[in-house]
Amino acid sequence: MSEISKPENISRRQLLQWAGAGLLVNVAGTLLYDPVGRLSMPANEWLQALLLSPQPTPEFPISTIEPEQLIINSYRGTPSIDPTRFQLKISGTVANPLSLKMTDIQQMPLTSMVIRQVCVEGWAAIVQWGGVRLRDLLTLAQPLPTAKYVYFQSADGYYESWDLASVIHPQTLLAYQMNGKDLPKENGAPLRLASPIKLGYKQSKWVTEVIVTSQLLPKRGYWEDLGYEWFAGL
Ligand SMILES: Nc1nc2c(c(=O)[nH]1)N[C@H]1C(S)=C(S)[C@@H](COP(=O)(O)O)O[C@H]1N2
Ligand SMILES: [Mo]
Repeated sequence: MSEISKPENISRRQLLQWAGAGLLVNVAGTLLYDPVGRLSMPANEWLQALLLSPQPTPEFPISTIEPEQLIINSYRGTPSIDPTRFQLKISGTVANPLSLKMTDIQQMPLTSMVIRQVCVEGWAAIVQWGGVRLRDLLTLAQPLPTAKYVYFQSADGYYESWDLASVIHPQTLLAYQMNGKDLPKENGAPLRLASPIKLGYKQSKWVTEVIVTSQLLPKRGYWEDLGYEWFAGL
């Protein structure tokens, strides 16, 4: 995993606007301490998960990517989205709900990783993904102490829910690049989930809304509601 660019283009003012007055965690995920060295906010699920800092999953060399192995798997075809009008909404149990354009998201730090995508239908492919860490987006939205789960709504009607710890894993991205190029429409443009710690059906394509919740709702995910396992860890 490598940081390809830094967020020079995001002004401090803009960040503070996004993050609101209670800014505790900066975009890089670093905790801010008060002058006596104590955390300036009571511990909560979000902070605990950040502090746990999981071991990163090993990645692959770029020479091993398998573009021809990646099978497009869409339950309902490819929705049409105008990327210039697109806005990603982040809402729910957060102090600072957001609506971000692709140009806002592309100014945030870009993370690139080469991982294996695994589908329960019996195929796998090594893919390079480039995008923004979900934890950076959540840091701007500031999950409230009761935050525990995150729902992802997609433009084709697909929906998914994840546990907060997996969402803020440093290799969980909202990707807009695939194998070094702009993410193709069929693979989820303008934004899709990509993570080495979850099965393919958790990796929502065409994500339009990120909704933080304190509870799992009766509907947990498109495939899960048809009987597939919810956690779906790799
Ligand atoms: N919105 C949406 N996301 C989705 C799907 C889908 O049908 N709709 N299929 C899932 C499944 S089962 C897999 S294996 C991966 C496939 O990603 P790919 O088409 O880029 O290979 O996307 C996942 N994300
Ligand atoms: Mo899948």
